[in-house]
Order: sequence, then C-alpha cells, then structure tokens
Amino acid sequence: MIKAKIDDLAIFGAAPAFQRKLHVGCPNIGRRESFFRRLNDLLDKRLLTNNGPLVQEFEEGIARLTGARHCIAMCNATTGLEIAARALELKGEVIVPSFTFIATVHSLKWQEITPVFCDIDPATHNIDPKKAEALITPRTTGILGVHLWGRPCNIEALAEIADRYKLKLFFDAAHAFGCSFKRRMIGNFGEAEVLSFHATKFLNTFEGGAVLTNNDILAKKIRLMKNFGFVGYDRVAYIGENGKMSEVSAAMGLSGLEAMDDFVAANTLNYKEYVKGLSGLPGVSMVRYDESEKCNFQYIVLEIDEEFGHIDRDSLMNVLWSENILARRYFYPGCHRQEPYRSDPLWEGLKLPETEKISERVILLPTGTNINPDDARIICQIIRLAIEHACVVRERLAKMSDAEKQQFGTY
Ligand code: T4K
Repeated sequence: MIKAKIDDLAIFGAAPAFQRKLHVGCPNIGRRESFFRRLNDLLDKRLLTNNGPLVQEFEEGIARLTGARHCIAMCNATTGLEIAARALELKGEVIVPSFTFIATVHSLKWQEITPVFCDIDPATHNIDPKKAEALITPRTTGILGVHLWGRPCNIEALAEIADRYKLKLFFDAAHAFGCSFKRRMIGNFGEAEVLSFHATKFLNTFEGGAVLTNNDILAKKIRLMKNFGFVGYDRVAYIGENGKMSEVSAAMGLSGLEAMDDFVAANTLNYKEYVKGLSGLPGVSMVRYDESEKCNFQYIVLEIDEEFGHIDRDSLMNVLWSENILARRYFYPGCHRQEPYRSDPLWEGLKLPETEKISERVILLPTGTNINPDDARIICQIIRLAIEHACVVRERLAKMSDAEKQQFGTY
C-alpha cells in the first residue's frame, strides 16, 4: 500500500505498510525440484558428508564461475577464515578493518592473532590502504581486506603494500560471490579469498562457505586442514579442524547456482527501483555499484546524514520497523567497539573516526527474491515521507514511550 501523507505512517497509528515482515537477508531459494532430486539421491546413496559427490560438484561449479584454480567448500565462512589464516601461518598482528561483521575479526582473535583495527575510506566503506600501511609494525604478518557489500576493496594498493612489506594478503569475500574487480572475478586475489554461503547471503547452502585460491600448495594444505589434517585413512599431517560442508548444503548450493541469474535479476530490479525512489532525497545517499563490473547487488545500503535530512538513522529505523520493514544497522558500532576488543587495554581509547561516523549512519534495506520493485517503491515512499516531515516524525517519536516503540520489535 503506497503511503501518501504523514498520517498514513504506522507510527501515527495507521496500519503497517506490509502485513508480513520484510527482512534484510531473507534467503534466496534456488530450484526446489533439483534440490529435492539431489536430496532424495543423497539419502538413497546414504552419502551425507565427507567430501561427497555433491560437494565436489559444487566446488567445481564455484571454481568454474570464478575462474579460481581451487575452491575448498567449508561449513561456514568463519571457519574458512580461521583455516586460511592458519594455513598462511599468520601470527603476531594482522591488519583488518573494524567496519565488518564481527566474524572477520573473531576469526583472527580465535587463532590468537592480534587484530589491528584499520579505519575505512568513507567513499567505499572499505579498508583504507594508506591507513593500513601506517599500522604496519615488525609484528605484522598479514592484511585481511573485506569486500564490504560486494564492492571490491582497493586490491591493487593493498597488494602493493603487502608485496613491499612481505606480508600475506587475503580477503574476506563473504559478500562478494559473483562480483568482479577489473573484469576478474573475486576469488582470484591475494593468497586466498573466503566466501560465505550463509542463509542470508546472495547464494546460500543453509550454512556454508568456501576458500578460493590459485596457490596449489596452499589449497592442498587447506583441504587437509578442513578434514582434521588427515592425509589418508589413518595418517594425520597437520593440526586440523572439521570445516567440511555437508552434502545437503552442497545440494542447496547447486540448486542456487542454477537460479543465480534469477537472483541477480531480482536484486538488480530492486536496486534500480531504490536508486530511482530515493534520488534527490536530502540526507540520504545510497551505496552505488559499478555496473560495468559483475555484481550481485545483494545489499541495499543507505547513509543517513542527519544534518541534511533532519532525521537521524535510528529514528528512521523506528519508522521502518513500525511498517514491518526490518532494516538493519550493519555493522554498528564497528568491531573495535564490541567485546572483547572494546575493554581490552590494547584498544583502549582507539578512535576510528570514519568507521564510527559511517556505522552511525548506515541502514540496510530488504532486497532479494522475497521482495519486488513494488515493495521497494513503497519502502522508498515511506522514507521520503519520513524525511519530508522529519520534524513531525521526530516529535512523534519523542513522545512515544519505550514500551510503545518496543511493539515494533528491537533491532
Ligand atoms: N564476514 C562477513 C563480512 C560477513 O558478513 C559474515 C557473515 C561472515 C564473515 C561470516 O560468514 P558465516 O560464518 O556466517 O558464513 C547475519 C549472518 O548470520 C551472517 O552470516 C552474516 N555475515 C551477517 C551479515 O548477517 P545476523 O546476526 O544479522 O543474522 P540474523 O539471524 O539476524 O539474520 C538476518 C535476517 O535474515 C533476519 O532478520 C531474518 C532473516 N533470515 C535469517 C535466516 C538465518 C531469514 O529470513 N531466514 C533465515 O534462515 O548475521
């Protein structure tokens, strides 16, 4: 339902724009028939896990699509990052952006590697290479870049720095499956790149991930490490993990790969509708993708600038949640302001001005195959109403008790 006037907003008592809740990260579901066919098949064969045929087929599919020489499927990206860091023999300090999902940083800390938080370039939301270089110490062994929202970070500048200082460079590419950098698919950069196939990702395997690399030796090591370090039935070569993807996950991934063009098409249509619907709105800028590159358009990301829009990000969140549009504040407030980092004396008083500013402004909106451009148009119209009537909206929210706001749910 299009809302045309301020009284139509749910915070003023009108019915919410959507009956169902619109989530950020609602899964894209691939070809059901082929998923069920594979599911039946794996049950018939009683082949459930341990590098089964579906995992191998999925790995081949991802390698073919990205052009990477090796794809090692994992149970999730967090484990993939941990295993990659260990296989790269990283120790001491690794430079990493703070503006990322907490798993990027935890994956280092979990290996007893000290994450050194780097600020971002506000124009790209990605790690700022100049600032990364300034953080290098004799203890630094690597740089972990993140392709946030699927937009590749400044790969060339980071590679040049890594080369000069003899550091290992690898990437958290959790958001960037199906994206390219200078016409080369993500999966081919640095020592390794780690994808996520979590339910909320562009392509999902329920839970899952993969490490991509063009380094044969590294690939071999990672493949062993994700299987407890076994090199045969009863010989162990490394300290290993259980990082394996199961057959049912691979079945989901394969049925998703078959529908990948549909996912991109749905995301692109939604993205274009959001661009159109939000253009010219004061205080609202939308993260744009380079349309000359391959892109999955999986994230609709806005920056809300209160100075121009006269409404702060969190008030806008209240407005949206009341309409059943469950926008998210990824990745507020920045990893360095989360535990255990925040209260560790090592990071005491650490200020990352761009990360802090951007994380206080960013809002993510629903997209994916669960919504369509008509939904996106309604969402834009609600944001437009809230901004055009920012003063009244702020007054209304200020009068609301916490209990009243709670009825919208908490973010
Ligand atoms: N690096 C980066 C940069 C990442 O963003 C992530 C994960 C990782 C590394 C680690 O990857 P994995 O180890 O997970 O493979 C979610 C995801 O759990 C997480 O995978 C993802 N990033 C992150 C950005 O988002 P939450 O805590 O926001 O999840 P949750 O449960 O609130 O889900 C988001 C929304 O999606 C919900 O509001 C409802 C909807 N949803 C979710 C699931 C699971 C559904 O509709 N159906 C579902 O099955 O972290």
